[in-house]
Amino acid sequence: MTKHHVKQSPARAVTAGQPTQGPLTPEELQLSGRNHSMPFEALHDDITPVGLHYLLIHFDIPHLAADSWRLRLSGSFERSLELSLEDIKARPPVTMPVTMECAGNGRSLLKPRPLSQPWGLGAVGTAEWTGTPLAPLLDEAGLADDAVELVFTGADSGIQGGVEEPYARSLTIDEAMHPDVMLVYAMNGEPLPLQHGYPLRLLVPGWYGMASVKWLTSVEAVTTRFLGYQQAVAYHYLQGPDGPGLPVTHIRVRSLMVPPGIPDFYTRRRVVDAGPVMLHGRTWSGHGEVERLEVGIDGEWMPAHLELPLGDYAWRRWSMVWVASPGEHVLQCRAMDTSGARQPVEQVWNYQGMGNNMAQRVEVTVR
Ligand SMILES: Nc1nc2c(c(=O)[nH]1)N[C@H]1C(S)=C(S)[C@@H](COP(=O)(O)O)O[C@H]1N2
Ligand SMILES: [Mo]
Repeated sequence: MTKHHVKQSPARAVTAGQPTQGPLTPEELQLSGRNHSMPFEALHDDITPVGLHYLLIHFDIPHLAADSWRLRLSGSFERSLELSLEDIKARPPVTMPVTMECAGNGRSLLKPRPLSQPWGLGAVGTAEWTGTPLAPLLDEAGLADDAVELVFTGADSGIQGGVEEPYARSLTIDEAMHPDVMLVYAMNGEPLPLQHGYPLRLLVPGWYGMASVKWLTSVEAVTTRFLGYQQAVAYHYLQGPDGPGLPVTHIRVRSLMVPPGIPDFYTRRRVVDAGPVMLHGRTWSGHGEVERLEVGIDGEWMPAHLELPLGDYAWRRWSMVWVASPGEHVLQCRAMDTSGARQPVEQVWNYQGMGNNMAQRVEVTVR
């Protein structure tokens, strides 16, 4: 792998990664124009239409030609393998609904906010992914006894934290051998769109999105822990610029609501007519099924109705009727999963703005 330290551009008042209370920067605006979130009204759908699914691309979208593209399995295997897209599609297919969420979802709501992709709360989506399980392929290549991790590398590269590298992430052997980890080539029944990793991506259900490497070209079995930037530096729960901190892995329990009524164009503040209002949304967790969803009306919490989950790794719909009385109100929702984890109501801050699952707040004017 190429790894060069690159001199960064002249210092600005604030640089990437630093927390700030200041106004939105041109760099954040540029990132948020490229990487869009899912509009909350898309929570209506079990499966998020491709164009409404959130998008996160660290560098540039690589243009890969499917006919010359190959997936290489190399390193500490008994045999190296090289597969074409046709080879992969010829393997037993699995289709599964999976909710994917960016670990940085909710980052811009933190005070102070870490400078990075300035997500609100929409960095999530649920797609029906089609592909083939990874474990049987690893078995065919035959992992050598000295292999400790698998490194998954995409065709895109760039500079982050002063380091030039391709986008790459690793999983331990146990994590990678999980039967639900897949190599996927279709999304909602269509070939994987360019922006979502065409022609092939890794899908690690239940984990935050960073693990699901797009534009996958290489799976390398390595004998020491992988220390690439996206693995060892980014994606950690830290209290300051220096480590150590725990690595970001599975999705923390979260819920969202479709903001009721109609929005004001500029502020997006809601206007609702008095009377019964059906509040609804979705809830999910990578740490076990969501078993309780509470709605807060002006700080008073009550349980909502939960529908069946779409799948082991996909969100559940929730709903509750609210009788709206004229005036100003704050609506919130918070979920609890079978691990006992519950969404906090106050922010739990960390330096990279990871896993901020603080309860959503929706301010409404009832007329
Ligand atoms: N090769 C590559 N894979 C990647 C990324 C990337 O920039 N390059 N971004 C990751 C991150 S941080 C997330 S949240 C998900 C986003 O997937 P999506 O754009 O399909 O929603 O892809 C992950 N896989
Ligand atoms: Mo992400």
